[in-house]
Amino acid sequence: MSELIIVLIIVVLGLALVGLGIGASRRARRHTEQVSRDLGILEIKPADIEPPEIDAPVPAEPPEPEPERFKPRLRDRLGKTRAVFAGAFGGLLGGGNIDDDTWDELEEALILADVGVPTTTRILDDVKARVAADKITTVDGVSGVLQAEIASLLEAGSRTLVCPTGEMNVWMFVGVNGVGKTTTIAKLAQRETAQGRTVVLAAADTFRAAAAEQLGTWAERVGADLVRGQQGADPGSVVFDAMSAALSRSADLVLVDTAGRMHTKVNLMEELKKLRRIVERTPGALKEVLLVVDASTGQNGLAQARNFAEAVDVTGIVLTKLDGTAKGGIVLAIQAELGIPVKVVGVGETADDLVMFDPTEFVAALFDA
Ligand SMILES: Nc1nc2c(ncn2[C@@H]2O[C@H](COP(=O)(O)OP(=O)(O)O)[C@@H](O)[C@H]2O)c(=O)[nH]1
Ligand SMILES: [Mg+2]
Repeated sequence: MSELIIVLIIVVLGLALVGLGIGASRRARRHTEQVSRDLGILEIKPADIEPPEIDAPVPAEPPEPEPERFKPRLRDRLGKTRAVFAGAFGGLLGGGNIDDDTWDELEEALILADVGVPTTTRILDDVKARVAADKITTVDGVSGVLQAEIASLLEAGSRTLVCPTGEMNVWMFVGVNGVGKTTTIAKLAQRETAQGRTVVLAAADTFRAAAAEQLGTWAERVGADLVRGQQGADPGSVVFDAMSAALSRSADLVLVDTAGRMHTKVNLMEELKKLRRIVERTPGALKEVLLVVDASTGQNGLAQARNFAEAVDVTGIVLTKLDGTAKGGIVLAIQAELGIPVKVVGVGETADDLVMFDPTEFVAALFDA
């Protein structure tokens, strides 16, 4: 009997506990819902959750081929100049027929790109004549004639850097301070040593203390020999020593770095002529006198080029810093006004940032969308 009472008590207590538990959980749920509402949290029921979208597996792409060394593309580095041309032609090439605005906009684009007034006038006069002769009426037609005109302007002159095997070759680099002579020498030294040539660098810029050190660092990096003198030493003696060293080592190529500044311009030009004569003591060795011009100086660079070209017989132009400027049109001005071919283009600060100038590639880079 007492067992029955105990069982009954347990059952009653159990039911009471269950009742309490259900009440508490209801209260807790109501509380949670209230808090959620207060906080603006939406209750998400399982039915609301959309199954995540799973993309079909993407087949692995083949790895990008390594960019070929020594060959940055002119097109990729000409960004700012391309933008000037694209700005002008983009508007024009919407199509339509030629009107006065067409010629004004073309003129503006060429001047903005630092083609310079004389060369711009010459180019546009020729284009207008062709357009009239061929009875061209559309802007697209003008663009074609303009491209052909620029390409033919750039065609004149040989662009190879002369360096026959089996003999000693000397390339001299001239130009004002800071244009990129030493950097260009480093780039070309790397290119030539990579082709199996033995290269001697002559640090004939003895005017600046750091100049020989800078060239020395590059020489080590690209695997060339360096001949240098003390600061303030006679640059002529450095060139003389470099020639002797190259002869005794049967080197293929001597690259002569020169100072870009002297006490006066006359001094500088006389110094350069003297260096040239020292090189010419070895008959036939002097193959190139390369004038280095900073493209970002635009028409100023052209004026410098004229001075140097008058003093030393320049065989080609190295146009540097074409990567950071919208003034790439200076290539046309130099070629048209000085008649000296642009042979090499600098498109950055590392030893690989060198492009051998190719007019077809240049025109394509300017006009291709
Ligand atoms: N962006 C750019 N910088 C260049 C180029 N060539 C040279 N430079 C930089 O121009 C500065 C002067 O170069 P440097 O070779 O010492 O000129 P140098 O006085 O004529 O020998 C350095 O900071 C170079 O890194 C180029 O093609 N592109
Ligand atoms: Mg230098």
